Order: sequence, then structure tokens, then C-alpha cells
Amino acid sequence: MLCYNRMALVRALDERIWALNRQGKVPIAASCQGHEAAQLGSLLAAEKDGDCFLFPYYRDLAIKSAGLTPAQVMFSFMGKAGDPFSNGRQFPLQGADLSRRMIQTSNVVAAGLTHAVGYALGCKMLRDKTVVLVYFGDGASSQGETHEAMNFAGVHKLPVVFVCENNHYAISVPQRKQMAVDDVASRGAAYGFAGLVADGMDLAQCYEAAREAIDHARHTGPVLLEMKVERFMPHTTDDDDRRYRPKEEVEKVRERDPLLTLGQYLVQQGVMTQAQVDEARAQAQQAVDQATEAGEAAPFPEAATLFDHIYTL
Ligand SMILES: Cc1ncc(C[n+]2csc(CCOP(=O)(O)OP(=O)(O)O)c2C)c(N)n1
Repeated sequence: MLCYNRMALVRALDERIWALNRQGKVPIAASCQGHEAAQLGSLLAAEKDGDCFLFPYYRDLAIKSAGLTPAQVMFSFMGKAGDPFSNGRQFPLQGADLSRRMIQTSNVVAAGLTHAVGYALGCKMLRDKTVVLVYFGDGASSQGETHEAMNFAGVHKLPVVFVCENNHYAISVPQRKQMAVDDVASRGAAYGFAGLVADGMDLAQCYEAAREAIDHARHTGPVLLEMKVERFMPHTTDDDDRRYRPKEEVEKVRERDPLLTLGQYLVQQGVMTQAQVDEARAQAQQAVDQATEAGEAAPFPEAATLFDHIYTL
């Protein structure tokens, strides 16, 4: 599928999930609107590489929905049977899907970093060529667990790309109250590895930066890739950002909407016509309509499956 179509589908899914929350049909969601170019750009690089293992975080809809049908995404958000991560038993799209080489077992901020580093150590010990990409926000970068993970990865030169999606907010706390540096990437130096900064609103730039980072991680060691993004929506469906964020600020950041700018760029370059762009968005909407119906019609998981996915021998 063309990357524009993929991004259009993710946007349509995200908007619908938010609306379904307001109807009481989805318990909670963290929107990825504004993060799509960073998530998809790095995912495309990982897909192109073919030997990556991903540890996404709760905001990574574009990553965690890759390879799923829109209906499977809805099963997960509605807590229905058929959710490929946890059969509807966990937070949406949370758990492990080893067939797609993805793990996100927790919403505890920064927890994924130590899991990812442990996985990367295992890969290195087995002389496996896997590169691990672990995703987190700017707020997570100020957690103690991030220090532990990055320090360990630096000492053992593990094949990890630390991908920070910096949207400048940790819920209501702005970046300037979380850290005294402008670039999260600058923190890599303290652990003995490189930091890269990319414009997270630009798909091509994120793709190129992630390609470089994956290559570096495989041959040299860890790298901290910071992608500067914008959060268009409140922190989650439970948050009201009007209490701490001026309306004008949100309007301003929406001018750089990655879906609109990617569409304009592809039309300018003659890769797509405006009619194809419009058609891609209409098709995405239709796919999400069908997925919503499938999600609503699907059963909740059987009581007998309560302990599935908890322990394995
Ligand atoms: C250890 C821990 N502390 C606090 C929380 C509550 N919490 C959930 S998300 C969040 C903010 C995280 O912000 P950031 O890492 O910048 O990611 P973003 O949500 O902005 O993408 C907080 C404080 C949590 N889940 N885990």
C-alpha cells in the first residue's frame, strides 16, 4: 500500500476511535494525530531493513496497526475477541504480537526501554542481526528507567535505536519544565552514543534518519533518534487540554499536519494526482466504516479465555 494511503487509514482510524470513545464504545485512547510521519517514516525504514524488532508505546497507532486489518484494530479498541495483542484483555493494542515482532507490555512510562534493551542484549548474545527500535515520549526521557536503559545499552554497545517522539508535552507539563536542554538527542552523549534530530512532521526525513540509525545500531551500537512532532489532540481521551494549552497553539501546529503536507508534496512531485489523494482518503473512511460495524458486531471474549496470554510454558 502506498505510504499516503497508509497514513490516511491511520488518521481515519484515529479520528473514529476518538468519536467511539465519546459514544462510550472505546474505553480510552491516546491519539497519534500529529505523530504519523514520525511513526510511519521509522516503521517504513524498519520494514525495509527486514530484521528489526519493535517496542512501541501507547501513542503508536501507526506502528501497532501495521499489518492488521482495520477490523482487528477496532476489536482491540473495543475490547472484543479477536484483538491480536491480548484478545481484548488489555489496554488497546497492548501486549505482544510476536508474529509481527512487536511487544508493548505496559503503559508505565519508560518501562519499554529496559525491556527493549534486555531484548537487544539477547540478540547480541545469540549473534542475531536484529536491531531493536524502542519508542517513547519526551516525558519518558526524563524517567530514571530511561537512564538505566541507555546507560546499559551504551556500556554493552547494544543494537538499539531509542526513538523519542518529542511532542513537547508530558500530559500538561511542557518540555521547558521537564528538562533544561532543547534536544532530547543531546542526552545520548552522556551514555557514549550519538544523537540524531529529525523533523518528525516530515515522512521522508524520518525515514532517512531511521535508516541511518538502524544501520548505525547494527554495526556500531546504540543511537538516540529524536523526532520533533506535534500533539494535535489532548493527551488521551481522558484529558482536557483546554486547561493548559492555548487554542491558538493547537491551531498553529495543525498547519504542519503531516497528512496534508505529504499529500501536497506527492501532488507537486507528480507522484499522485489530487483526485487520487481524495480517493485515498475516501477509501480510508470506507474501510473504517466497515471496521466499526465489524467491531460493534464482534463478541466480547469468552470468560474461559481470561487466563490466556498471561503465562506460557
Ligand atoms: C511511571 C509513570 N508515571 C506516570 C504515568 C502517568 N502518565 C501517563 S502518560 C504520561 C506522560 C508521558 O509523556 P511523554 O513521555 O512525553 O509521552 P506522550 O504521552 O506525550 O506521547 C504520564 C505522566 C505513567 N503511566 N507511568
